[in-house]
Amino acid sequence: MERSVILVKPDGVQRGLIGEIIRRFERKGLRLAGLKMISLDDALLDEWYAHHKDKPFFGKLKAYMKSYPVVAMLLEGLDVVVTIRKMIGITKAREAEPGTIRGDFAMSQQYNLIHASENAEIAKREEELLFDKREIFEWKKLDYDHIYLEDERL
Ligand code: FUP
Repeated sequence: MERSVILVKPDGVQRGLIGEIIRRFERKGLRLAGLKMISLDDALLDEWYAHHKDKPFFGKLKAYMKSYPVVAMLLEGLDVVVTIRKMIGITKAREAEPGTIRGDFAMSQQYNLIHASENAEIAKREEELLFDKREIFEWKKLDYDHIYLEDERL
């Protein structure tokens, strides 16, 4: 199965939305493979947002992502990267669809609560950047038999 990296950003932590966000992914049927609170530093953010390094908002984005701790999650499921991107909604939160995390709880383009890996390749890179092997748990999720058809999981 595929994995995706999620960050509850500083605004999500400050606004008390960590539980709400985890709850949505749990109820969807995704398997939590890793979970921790961390402070992001310059070195990590330079790699994480390398594709934005020449954008005018890069400085503010980095300062914001360092301003308070974030909660990092590793979530697993079938085609989970696409599923989670749909669940979080588009970057500009005030235009995100109602029912998505950004659509329901945020109004800003920068303070948009959550990060989720953009594609499967980026998800692998982000997992390596953020999670040590010992922080990744391969526990058997017993309700998978009720979440997926057996053929889908193979
Ligand atoms: P997303 O994948 O939806 O998180 O969005 P991007 O990778 O395009 O952007 C990463 C972060 O950069 C956003 F979450 C917020 C910030 N950003 C801005 O502050 N201004 C912009 O115009 C675009 C992105």
